[in-house]
Amino acid sequence: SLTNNLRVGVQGVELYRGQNKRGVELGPKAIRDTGVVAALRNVGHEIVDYGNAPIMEMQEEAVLQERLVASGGRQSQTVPESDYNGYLNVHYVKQVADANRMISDWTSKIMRDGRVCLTLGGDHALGIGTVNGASQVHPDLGVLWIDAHSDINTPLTTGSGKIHGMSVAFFVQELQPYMTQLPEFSWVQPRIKAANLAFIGLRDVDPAERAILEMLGITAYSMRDVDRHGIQKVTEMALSKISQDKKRPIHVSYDIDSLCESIVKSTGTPVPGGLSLREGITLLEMINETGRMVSMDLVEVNPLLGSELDAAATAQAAKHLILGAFGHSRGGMALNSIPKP
Ligand code: B3U
Ligand code: MN
Ligand code: MN
Repeated sequence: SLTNNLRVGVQGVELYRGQNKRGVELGPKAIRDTGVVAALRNVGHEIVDYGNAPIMEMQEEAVLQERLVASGGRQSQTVPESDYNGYLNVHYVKQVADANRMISDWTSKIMRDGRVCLTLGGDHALGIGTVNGASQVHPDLGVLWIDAHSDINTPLTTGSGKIHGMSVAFFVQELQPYMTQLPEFSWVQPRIKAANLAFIGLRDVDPAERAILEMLGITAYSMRDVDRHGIQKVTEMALSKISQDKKRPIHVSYDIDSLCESIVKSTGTPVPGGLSLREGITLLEMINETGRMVSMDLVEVNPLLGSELDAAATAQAAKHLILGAFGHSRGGMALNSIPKP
């Protein structure tokens, strides 16, 4: 049955340097403006909104410029965003690393306050911080990554240089021997075992990413698997793969672009042929029913992309996904679940 009486902590993470489109930093506000927090209270949860982590200043370009000027590497005042010590193609390393360090602290603090942590993004690079923070509190954490993309490029395999396409690589234990260790991220503890990670919704995976998934035997259900088996079977398989004994605490990292581009247009990298909103809700309801979800990210809502109507539809989709994850019953709530005044 659905779980609807949790202590929940909400945090907004206005991260945008993990990719190259402005506007995703407005995601937390766009999602909150749907009234999702009040709706969650109506479901029965006790909620504290911790507000947005103060990460905007540390994301500014100047941080990178100072770094390169100090290293004497450049004469030009315009610094290419794609430069990391002149040889690695990783954008905004210091900005994303510093912000994530704070996000990790906020996440573990909220969870140590005894709350399920709901993180509103922001781009998906924030998953480095939330998974690090959650796995600090629950070292045996399992991770479900719901996404059109597998976000498992390393600083060496990335074509784009965008850290939101590499988040997963930072926390998978068995991948570390193959990772170029960036000093800015040396605080990250890669505690997630490859066996305790699963993907759902994939349909845009780079060849190097596929090679990594195969090398480590990571569970990955693409849209083809969803078409073959249906979302319920796929979710059951993913849940049992990452936790055979059905005891492991679960972190859900939900990228809104896992949904079909036809319904979610206000996101940085929409991909056709994705999950329907109903499939997304069903999947999250099933995770809710385990009673083991300890934290959830909802990321990549960018209200500056598409029309205003598109932005509203995307934010609404985010709201309904969150409601599913937190046990809102589409068949109506039980009378006795109405919160007391
Ligand atoms: N795999 C590509 C594309 C991508 C990943 N995540 C998103 N796009 N949103 C990359 O940039 O690493
Ligand atoms: Mn993603
Ligand atoms: Mn994605």
